[in-house]
Amino acid sequence: MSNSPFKKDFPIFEKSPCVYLDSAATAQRPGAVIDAVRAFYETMNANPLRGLYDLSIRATDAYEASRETVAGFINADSPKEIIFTRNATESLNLVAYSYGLGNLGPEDEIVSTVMEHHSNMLPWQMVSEKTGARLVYIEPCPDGEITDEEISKKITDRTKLVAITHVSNVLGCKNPIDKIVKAAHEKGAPVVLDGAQSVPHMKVDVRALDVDFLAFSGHKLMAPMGIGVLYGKRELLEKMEPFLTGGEMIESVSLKGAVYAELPHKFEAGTVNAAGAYGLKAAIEYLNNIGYETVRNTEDRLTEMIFEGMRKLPYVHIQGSEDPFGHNGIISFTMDDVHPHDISSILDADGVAIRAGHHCAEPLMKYLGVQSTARASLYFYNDEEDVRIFLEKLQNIRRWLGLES
Ligand code: 7TS
Repeated sequence: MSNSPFKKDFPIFEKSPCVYLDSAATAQRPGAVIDAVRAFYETMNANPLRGLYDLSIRATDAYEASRETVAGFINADSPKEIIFTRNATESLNLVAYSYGLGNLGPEDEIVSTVMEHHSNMLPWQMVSEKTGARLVYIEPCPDGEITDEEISKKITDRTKLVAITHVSNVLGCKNPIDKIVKAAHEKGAPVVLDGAQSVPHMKVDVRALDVDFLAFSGHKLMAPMGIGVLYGKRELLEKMEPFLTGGEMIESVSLKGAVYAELPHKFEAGTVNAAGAYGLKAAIEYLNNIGYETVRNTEDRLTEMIFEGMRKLPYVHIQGSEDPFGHNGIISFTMDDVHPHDISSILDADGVAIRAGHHCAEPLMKYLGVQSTARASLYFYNDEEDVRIFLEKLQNIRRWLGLES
């Protein structure tokens, strides 16, 4: 059984050891990220973008260098297209409030899918309620596949915006974004991509995908909590009204009104999370060193192992694709006669951390015909030993509950 060479980079695995299989909820942080945050506060801390003194200039430089790193990471045209937010949820709300409310009306349709996380569903329900635009949902096959027929049926002349997740946080399936973008752009509709579950695990190139907006959270890719990203095409962002107003997002203010700042600051009201952005820069640099190939190979190898182990347990049912390589490290499952919360609690007593519940995707649960699921999710720092322990403890659960002899 091999152990991950990366575990030593993560202080938590030494200080609070457990078999951590909940990286889809939040990743662990390597020492490099924790050090970067510490370095920011120890050597650069002042309110960025305001002061004209050395410390504040250093804080500003660190913050803007992070923006450049993010722009390069997702291959944006310009750092001006990178807006720092708190998380993917705020990024998606920014688009809903600033683009959605400003551009949609009663004759229009917003196309999304039933597999969305609530963070990419509720903002569009809000836009629909306020503008009268109709919400249309793409329905995937039970394994998560979105067919060409479903795309052409749902994306029509009435479509004015498409909001879709890249990778489902429950099924782990990767959606056919190239086909969705092509269909949406033929109708002149922009595409909002929720990259919360894809960006940490695979190369997401906004120009190659030609998406109009991309939202993701830093904390799922090892950055501190409280820093997120919205990418938007410059010509769209320039036409949008600010989401939040206040300090630091203006050119000038009078008692009658304000002239807003240029991109990206127009969308970053108030004191920004510069230390978080600096931590995100360190996380991206760390991830770039590891390489997505290692991430993919590790997750696929371990998912295969989990599938093999689970297939020996006839009372365990994996949701989504039967192909382990179609899961992107996310394995949701149910167990006959055992509530997912009990699965998670019993595993926790054995030092194994997995998530249980509806995973903020209640409509998908209903669509799949389940109340909730248990979910194991992987990242490159997991290893065979983690999976071995997880599978061993998993097969004890029903015995422990007196359901097996
Ligand atoms: N979109 C997707 C696809 C997600 O999986 C999540 C979080 C979000 C958006 C929201 O991210 P946030 O950082 O703004 O909260 N998903 C999960 C999860 O699956 N378990 O906990 C959080």
